[in-house]
Amino acid sequence: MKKSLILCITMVFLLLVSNASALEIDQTLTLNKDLYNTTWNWTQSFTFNPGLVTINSASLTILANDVNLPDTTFPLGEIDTIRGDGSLLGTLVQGGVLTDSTTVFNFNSLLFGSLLDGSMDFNIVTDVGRGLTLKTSRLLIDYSVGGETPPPNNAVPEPMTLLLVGSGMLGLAGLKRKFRK
Ligand SMILES: [Ca+2]
Ligand SMILES: [Ca+2]
Repeated sequence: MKKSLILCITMVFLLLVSNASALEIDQTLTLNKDLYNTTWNWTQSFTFNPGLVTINSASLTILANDVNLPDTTFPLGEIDTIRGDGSLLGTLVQGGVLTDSTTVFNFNSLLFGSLLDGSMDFNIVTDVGRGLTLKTSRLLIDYSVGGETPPPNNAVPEPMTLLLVGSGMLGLAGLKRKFRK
């Protein structure tokens, strides 16, 4: 009886802890790749721990150099297109000649599914007649375990849950005493 009670308390505690904590993958790859009028691929692989997860948000941040601003020859400026697992993410922010620019692609939730296998293949198609340097690629994934997304304000429901668990325990203890009598 005592052993199963302890097991029960431990399991409830683990469940509460796992549902409350949001986890994160924050992975930056250094690419330093000079590209000119071409396409190029790179892959980011990662491990969810534990395996059963819900993705809350994800983004890719690209630091690039020499993504040209519009000029007389190229009125639109340099257009470099990025894809993740075949889906279009968008184009790089233009920073000017030999200047760094940072582009953040926030993933549409439809893309979350293709992150669940623990890797994403990225692809860049660079502008015709233009070159750039891909410096770093940062993948940021915010996820939860236990198949539940934590509520926006999880400070309120937790004491209530603990109260319910606590009163359940008291009930069990009372039942135990009754049987002994
Ligand atoms: Ca994938
Ligand atoms: Ca350029």
